[in-house]
Amino acid sequence: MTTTETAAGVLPAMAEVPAAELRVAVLGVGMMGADHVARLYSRVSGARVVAVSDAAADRAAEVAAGVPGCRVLADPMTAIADPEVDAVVIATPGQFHHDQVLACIEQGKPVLCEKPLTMEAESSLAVVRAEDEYAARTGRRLVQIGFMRRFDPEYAELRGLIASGGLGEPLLVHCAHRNAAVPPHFTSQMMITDSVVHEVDVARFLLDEEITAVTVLRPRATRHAVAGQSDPLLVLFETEGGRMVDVECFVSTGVGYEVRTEVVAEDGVAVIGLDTGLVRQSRASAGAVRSGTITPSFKERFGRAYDIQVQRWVDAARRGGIDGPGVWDGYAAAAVGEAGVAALESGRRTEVRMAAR
Ligand code: ISE
Repeated sequence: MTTTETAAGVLPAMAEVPAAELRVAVLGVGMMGADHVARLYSRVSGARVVAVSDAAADRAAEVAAGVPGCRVLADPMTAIADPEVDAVVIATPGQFHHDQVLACIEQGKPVLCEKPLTMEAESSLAVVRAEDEYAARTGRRLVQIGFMRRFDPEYAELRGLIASGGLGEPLLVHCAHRNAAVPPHFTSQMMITDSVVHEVDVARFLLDEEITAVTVLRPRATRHAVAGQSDPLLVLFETEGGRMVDVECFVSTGVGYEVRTEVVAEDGVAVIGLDTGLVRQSRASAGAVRSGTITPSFKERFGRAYDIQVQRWVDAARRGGIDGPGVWDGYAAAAVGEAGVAALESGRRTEVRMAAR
């Protein structure tokens, strides 16, 4: 059997892409969902958005109006069950994911679910078990999780370099995750579950092993922090193989979007996310200056990654599978996130409790 190296690891090669277009329903058309609708409409081939659903009816109507032939279905469960819907993108708030993903599995429909898979490790594990049971019956996986960084060309190259042995054994990973600003409801817990969750997935993706313990430190907070928030945070992951990953999470820098990852290995160091772009040197009243532009938000920084992710998901769904992180990755992220929140609250090193696969 031939195999291919994918964002999920090594998978058996799948059959040719069938001719029929994938008819997609997008649930939740806030910032991320609306972005996926636009991407499916204008940049992704082999799929079309046939339905949208959102708790805000006017928002759903506005998004649907921009896509010929797209219906508004008020109830997301109706959209999942609709016979003219082949596959589903879930971009609703996290508390709805559990029921919606389970409904997709029940209907046998491929689904791309934005993170989190569900709100707790236990409910994520229930989804893992449900999809495992479906896969045992049909030989097909249905659920892909929207950890888009795996599709970013820089992250993919870094993983390839590590996997090739070109750097030697990785020992440490240093990560910076900085946002210019976050909304007022964004708590310190959300810095772990909404922001650092990406580094959880990146660490697992790059190092190919599980995270076993988390420590969270609260340095002096910026005066720009959302009220009551400890911003920045310093997070330390320990892995099964004794490696360590540190993450500076700083979500009110007021500057721009900076996501940097540096792998320190036995035979070298590799870094991505320098965001250098064009660097300009010019005269200024106080002397010559060197300047460039900092990417404003994750939509620009990871725009290409989102496009690649959705295209590969569509191609895989049309062949009857997934091509990217799956339910186990969603569960692992939830389990590490739970340990992270406990570590934040207790100030103590906290072990990750994960079930056996
Ligand atoms: C947001 O939800 C994301 O997923 C972004 O990638 C992340 O950088 C940001 O901190 C989160 O709030």
